[in-house]
Amino acid sequence: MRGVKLPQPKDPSALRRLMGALPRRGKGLLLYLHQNADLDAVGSAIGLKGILPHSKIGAHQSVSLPAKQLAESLGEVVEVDPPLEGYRFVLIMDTSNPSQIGLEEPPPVSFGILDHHQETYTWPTPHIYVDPSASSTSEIVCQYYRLKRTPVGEREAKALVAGIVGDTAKFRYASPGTLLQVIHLLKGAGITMEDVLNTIEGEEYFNYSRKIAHLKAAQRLRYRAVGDQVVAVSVVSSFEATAARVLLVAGADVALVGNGGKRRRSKEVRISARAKPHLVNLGLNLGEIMAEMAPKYGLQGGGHPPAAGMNGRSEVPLSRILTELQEEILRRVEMLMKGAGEGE
Ligand SMILES: [Mn+2]
Repeated sequence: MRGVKLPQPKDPSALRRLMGALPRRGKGLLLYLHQNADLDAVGSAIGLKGILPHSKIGAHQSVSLPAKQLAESLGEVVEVDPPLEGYRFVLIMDTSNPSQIGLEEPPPVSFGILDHHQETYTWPTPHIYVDPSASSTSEIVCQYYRLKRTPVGEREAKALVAGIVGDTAKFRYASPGTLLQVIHLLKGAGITMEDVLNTIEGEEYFNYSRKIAHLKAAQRLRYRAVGDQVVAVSVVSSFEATAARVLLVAGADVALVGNGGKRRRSKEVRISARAKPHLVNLGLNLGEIMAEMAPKYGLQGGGHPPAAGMNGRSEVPLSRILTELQEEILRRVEMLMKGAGEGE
């Protein structure tokens, strides 16, 4: 492992400053997470709670299924839509703009930001630490433990590794430094990867609705290609994120899976987009595309280059949104392939 270094905080004093602004031992502190809080959001919050034991964890609107399983198996409670006014300080984690916590403006309470997404919105607070070079918010929490020279407990290590697993698509996009960080967490806490994976997917083989959602995603699939690159689209009524990953494994280079089934009357839609690494390496950025296209449908969108999404209420039928997204992605893939061809 010569040459591979543990990831260091981008700005140690800024990280210390943010943490120093939080209530001591987390008294009156809410760790607040984005809607449909994912493994990284919940994992980083449980991890940080090891240092701030009196803090509470909350999420806007909902918690994703794997994150719910993580919290449950670690005996942690994530309150949905907690009243922010009841807290002395709210630390918003893994969240890049107010719409992800259901607000049009920053919250009307003392708050800070801890995040790893590219900054697309300027939070009006001095209490902020954002490092887009970090794989996950969980990894930033690990860096803070090291800064404080505090060993990571077993429970917190499980949560933080789970967060990293979630945001790197099971290490597919993890750098050597991030992998080294995971090794340190496992070794330090005396746990195995199996311990971590059991906490988040223990019921995988017995989750009937997920299996059916994945099979239906395959059954309803429509695809189009540009050259040898395939962009697949499908619709399910749950598990759209894992279904999109399944379609990549099945052969698609980009997969878009929409969820509008049970929510048709409320006009609620969620769309998950996933791309294989070779297209991301060519320059395809799904996070950007989702952020650009979402407002056209009255939705919020964003994410990372290989994994992104949009959600909200839309007057536009889901099938039309998916078709237009598919066309836009095909156009971009074609441009990138031309660019790559000319470069040779
Ligand atoms: Mn994250």
